[in-house]
Amino acid sequence: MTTPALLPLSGRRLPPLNLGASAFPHHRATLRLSEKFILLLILSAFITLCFGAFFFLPDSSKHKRFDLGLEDVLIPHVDTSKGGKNLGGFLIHGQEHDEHRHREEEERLRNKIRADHEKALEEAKEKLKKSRDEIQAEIQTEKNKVVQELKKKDSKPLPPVPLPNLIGINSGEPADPDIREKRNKIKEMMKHAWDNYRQYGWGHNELKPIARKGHSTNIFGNSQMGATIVDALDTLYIMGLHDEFREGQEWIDKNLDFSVNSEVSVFEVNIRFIGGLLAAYYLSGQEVFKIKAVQLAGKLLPAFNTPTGIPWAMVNLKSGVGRNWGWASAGSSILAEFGTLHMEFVHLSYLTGDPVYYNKVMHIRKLLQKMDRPNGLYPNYLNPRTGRWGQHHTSVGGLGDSFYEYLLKAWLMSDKMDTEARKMYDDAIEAIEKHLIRKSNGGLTFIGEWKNGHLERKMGHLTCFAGGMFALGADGSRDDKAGHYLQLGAEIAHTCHESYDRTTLKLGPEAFKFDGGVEAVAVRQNEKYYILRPEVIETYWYMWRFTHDPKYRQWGWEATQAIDKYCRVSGGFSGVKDVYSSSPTYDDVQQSFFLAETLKYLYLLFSNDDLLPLDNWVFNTEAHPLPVLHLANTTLSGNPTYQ
Ligand code: DMJ
Repeated sequence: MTTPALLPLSGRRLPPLNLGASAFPHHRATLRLSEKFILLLILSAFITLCFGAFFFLPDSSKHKRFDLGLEDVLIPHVDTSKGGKNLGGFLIHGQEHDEHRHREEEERLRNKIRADHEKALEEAKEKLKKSRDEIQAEIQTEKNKVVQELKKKDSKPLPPVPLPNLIGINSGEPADPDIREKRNKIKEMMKHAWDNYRQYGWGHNELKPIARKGHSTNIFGNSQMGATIVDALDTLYIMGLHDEFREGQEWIDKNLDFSVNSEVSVFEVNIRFIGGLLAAYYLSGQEVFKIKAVQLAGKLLPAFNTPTGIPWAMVNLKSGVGRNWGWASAGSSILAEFGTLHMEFVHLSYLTGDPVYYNKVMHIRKLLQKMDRPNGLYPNYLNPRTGRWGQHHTSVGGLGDSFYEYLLKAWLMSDKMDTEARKMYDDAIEAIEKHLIRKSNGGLTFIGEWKNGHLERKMGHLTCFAGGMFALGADGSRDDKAGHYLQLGAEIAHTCHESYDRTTLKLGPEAFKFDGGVEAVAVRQNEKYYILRPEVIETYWYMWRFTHDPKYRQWGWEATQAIDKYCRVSGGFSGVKDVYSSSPTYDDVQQSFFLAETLKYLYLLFSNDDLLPLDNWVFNTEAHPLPVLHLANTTLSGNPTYQ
């Protein structure tokens, strides 16, 4: 009996076994039962052998599934040019030679794996000989290396851009000795605030001047980001406090780190940190401030990842997760927050050549332009998921204020090229004048708050900035109403001065009413505090620049004296809880904006106008001066008015 030859490596199938009559014709008659049995045994042994060979021989398809880069070694190839034939992926011609090569390669690989194993074992043994401390130190060194590498990458110099014309960075020293003396007093107050923060709160966000320790609020998250240092830098520079400025710069260079697991307010970080760093960069030319500003801006960008592109109020600097304030109407974002990014973001795009920042704020603008506005007014709340307004409340004070300010300043900052922003400002101001601005019985002009179709006759301290805004926007106003807006600015300044003058401490309350016989006076106990806010002094300064009416310097000096008398303590400056009380209690917080804004505006009020002239500089809402960008020749992609 012959059995068909097996070609185990060929993979050929065995011919089918025919156990019927045609398979063994000569034996048909003579086959007995025992012979049949032996034959069956032989056949079954043969089948078992075939199955064994089939299952235990190497399977090339398995090798193919793991891509170890070894395909060239383990998968047989057919070089058809040399007459080889591919039969089911196995070689017939030249097979022996390749099998040999194949075995050699396998051996080489096995040796390599063995050697690697031994090496790893040796290294592990060596490690185990070291003490725990040594191992930890090694890990730390490795970590530090990685951090250093990342830092190097982060602090790569940014592409050079032509610096805008920086005019008016000078001492602004007034000739009049009386004015000089007043200005020196304000400088001394700045030094008192800074030195105490330096001593007791260094690196913390703010200072508790009575407890003499650091202070922070949730707007800065839970980390120590030195908010006072960053916010105060440009004031120190302008006042010529150069040693203090250098101390601040050194701290920022070495310690200001934004890779922290901390949830911060996008708005506050933008106006205080990015604004502060950019202003410090433009004034001093020190590259570190620009680099830090850009790093920080990168950390804020994830806040814009919402269904509409309207940013969240808060973002975690590490994870990039954003959310809104729990108290805001229907999960809304706040107009004054997402509407107060434009100036800083345009500068960031200008300095980096990266349009991402510019595109983010222009997207917000475009979205707002498309929306219906009840009575032409912008409500304070906008839902970033649905793109719909929340409650129909409108305010030129808290929640709304700096949105209007930034429309005007976007136009000014673009060298008056951004006419779209100017139009939005003009439209908004017209609606505000129509619906929110009234005269009290006693003849005081005030700006109320619009709540669901009803005017609340109450004005906030924050709203007092609007006097300065109206004056700043007078030039270039629609229908040439410059005189009207300058007058409106003067009336608001007067009303706000009255709110100071009608208190015991000569400091303004947080909010004041014009209702039921009350004029410019706080009624509720929780609106009687003064927390070192700048808005009234800010308006005095703008009014001074545009009119040179000496009453603004006089009012500014009254406020300076009141602050020095009632808010100064040996550990710095504190807010007071009741401006109508002759024995006020302190809130024990030295706000960073006291150094950034209040003292800066006071100092400028008693300086010459050629220090930071308003034709060349635009102050952000935290009083950080940014230069006008003559963008006529610069392309910031996206807005045709800039091209
Ligand atoms: C500052 O942080 C800014 O002026 C902001 O726009 C609102 N108010 C505070 C100070 O009062």
